[in-house]
Parts: sequence; C-alpha cells; structure tokens
Amino acid sequence: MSASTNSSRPDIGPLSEPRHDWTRSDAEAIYNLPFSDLIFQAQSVHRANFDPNHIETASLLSIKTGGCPEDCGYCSQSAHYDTDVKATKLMDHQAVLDTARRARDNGASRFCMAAAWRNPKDRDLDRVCDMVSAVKDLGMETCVTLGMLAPAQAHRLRDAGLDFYNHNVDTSPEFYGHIITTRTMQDRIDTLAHARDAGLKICCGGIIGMGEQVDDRVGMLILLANLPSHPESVPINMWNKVKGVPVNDTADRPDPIALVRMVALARIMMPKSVVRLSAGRQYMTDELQALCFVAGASSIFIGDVLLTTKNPQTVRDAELLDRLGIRSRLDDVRVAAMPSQAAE
Ligand code: SAM
Ligand code: DTB
Ligand code: SF4
Repeated sequence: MSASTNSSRPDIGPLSEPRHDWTRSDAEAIYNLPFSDLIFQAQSVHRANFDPNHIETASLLSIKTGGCPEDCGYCSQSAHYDTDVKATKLMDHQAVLDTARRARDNGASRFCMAAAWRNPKDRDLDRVCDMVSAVKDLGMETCVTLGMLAPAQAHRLRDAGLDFYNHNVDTSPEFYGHIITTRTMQDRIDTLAHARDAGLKICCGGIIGMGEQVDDRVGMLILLANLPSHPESVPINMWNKVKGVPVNDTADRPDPIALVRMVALARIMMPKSVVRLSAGRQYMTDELQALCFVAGASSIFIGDVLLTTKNPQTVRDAELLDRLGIRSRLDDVRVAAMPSQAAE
C-alpha cells in the first residue's frame, strides 16, 4: 500500500463521535491521504477533543521481571529465549511505593506496574492490589499489566482503586501468529472484556517494527477501533530491539513517516482516546517526535528505562517539550527544582 497523491478527502465524520464500524477501505483512504491533509485532519480531531499543547507523563516499573512462560517473539522477558534479562521475584511493597513516589516527584502523573506473568496467581494479586491502593494514595493514576485476567481478578483490582488495565493486542490478527503462539488474540480480547466489565479503563495498543506490513498496522487499528468501546489509552510502541529473541534485530526500523501516518490514523479513528508514543522514542529524532505530537500523540513514558529497555533521559524530554511549548507535569518538577525562580 503506498500513499496516494490524490487529495480527495475521505469523510472522517463528526470530529468527536466515536465509530465502531470501520472498514479497511475507510482506514486505508485516511492513511493514504497526502501527508498535509492527513496531519490537518488529525490535528482537527485532536483539537476538538484535547488540549493540543499538553501531554500526559506516565512512568513504568517492572514489579516482576523475566522468566515469563509466554513466547512473545519480541520480548526480553520470555523464558523461551536466551536474553540478557534475569528473572526476579515480585518486588517488595515498600520498594514499589518508594519508586512510585520518586516517579511522581520527577513529573509522572500515572504509575504503571508490569509483571511478566501469563496470568496472576490469586496470592500475587493480593500483593498487587495492596500496591495499587498505596500508589493511588500518593495521588497518582494507577495502571497495571499482569497478563490474562479472570473476571473476579479484574473486580478485585477495581476494588483496590485501579484506574487502567494495560493489555495489548500487539499486532494485526493476520500477523499475530508469527509473533506469539502461547496465547491467542481471542484470549486477549476476552481479558480486555473482563477488565472493561469490571469498570476498569483500558490501555491497549501494539508494536510496529517487528517485520509486519503497513496493512498489519492498519489492521491492528481497525481491530482496536471496532472494539465495543475504544480503549481510553492507545500505546503505539516502536519495537525496542532485544538480542536473542525471534524478531530480527538487524532489520531496518519502520519508515518515520509511516509512524506519523499511523499515529494520525489512530487519532482519527479513536477520537477520544489518548494515543501514547510509547517504546522506541530513544530511536526517534526530536523532529519525528514533534510530528507525532502534531499528529495527535499526547502521552509519553518518562524515565530512563521502560521495563528492561532504554527510554530517553528525562532531561531531554523536558527540553523537547519546552522547545515545543507543550505543558506537562515535568513543568512542575522544573519549578520545584529551582526554588529561587519559583519564589519570584
Ligand atoms: N506480561 C504482560 C503482558 O504481556 O500482557 C505485561 C507486560 S508486556 C512487557 C506489555 C507490552 O509491552 C507488550 O504487550 C508489548 O506490546 C510491549 N513490549 C514488550 N517488549 C517490547 C519491546 N521490546 N519493544 C516494544 N514494546 C514492547
Ligand atoms: C506498552 O504498550 N508499552 C509499555 C507498557 N505498555 C507496559 C511497555 C514497553 C516495554 C518495552 C520493552 C522493555 O522495556 O522491556
Ligand atoms: Fe511475557 Fe508479557 Fe513479555 Fe509476552 S510481553 S513474554 S506475556 S512479559
């Protein structure tokens, strides 16, 4: 599929009205718009629904790393592959809380705790619920990603004060089987339904740069946009290269313009969802990130590491947002760090 030079405008409908009947031809027509038209439409949808000069800052912590029984072909934490990651036990409650407090004080508004499990055991879930309640008491939004959830487990998380459950579809239904064999796309959709039914907000997106085609990226967005409710958060990860896994770490990264087109398409298809420019930002130039923000991305992970891989230094993020005139919780941190200026 290549971008067309035809400047006919597909009808994107009312700028704020979520639709759940997207067809491939609707999505492709938007994706293939001349770049300026695509960005104009994406900005228009973004401005109708969000403050275009503000972004959300989330922070990640791997509370249980490695040794995962799943075989996700991109992941450093799968026990199926020989990677540099060492398996750990579930972190101690106080250590998680101390990390969350530091993340808040360094400018994060949401704290996302991730565990390398196929699904949580009930006794581990008790401990995670205590962590969620304690992080919530710090005044942060809470998110966890723990693998597959049973309905009762989703309710327990909700009762503990959890705001968001992250569970990604990762890629298109067609490409999925090339990447993961130990759980199905339907397993993932079932977990999303259990989390939604328990009253949790959903964070669900995927990864680009694993050898998929543009058709797969568009297919993933069609799947997300045609869920019964759009995920409130849609993370778009560019694959952070990992040695030792089946996904080819010598392949070229995706075309940057194709990434911007995908962010814009997500923005238009799910007008009220927050699109997060997630993993892979350390490979992106300032200009590419700026284009993604113009195309409608309005959330990032801050902190020097994600779970096991790198993220840009927070000082670089703060400088970039400052140069772009984009406000975030990082502004409060800078003021707090400069008492003489704050007092004037
Ligand atoms: N184990 C849980 C699960 O998979 O449901 C939660 C943690 S898992 C690391 C969360 C998501 O991170 C994955 O679904 C995938 O989309 C993303 N991810 C994992 N490794 C990545 C990598 N190397 N680069 C980019 N995204 C990655
Ligand atoms: C998501 O979509 N991206 C985050 C979060 N959800 C849990 C994870 C990114 C992980 C990047 C690879 C790593 O650091 O191990
Ligand atoms: Fe396990 Fe999650 Fe990594 Fe898959 S993505 S191997 S489920 S930690």
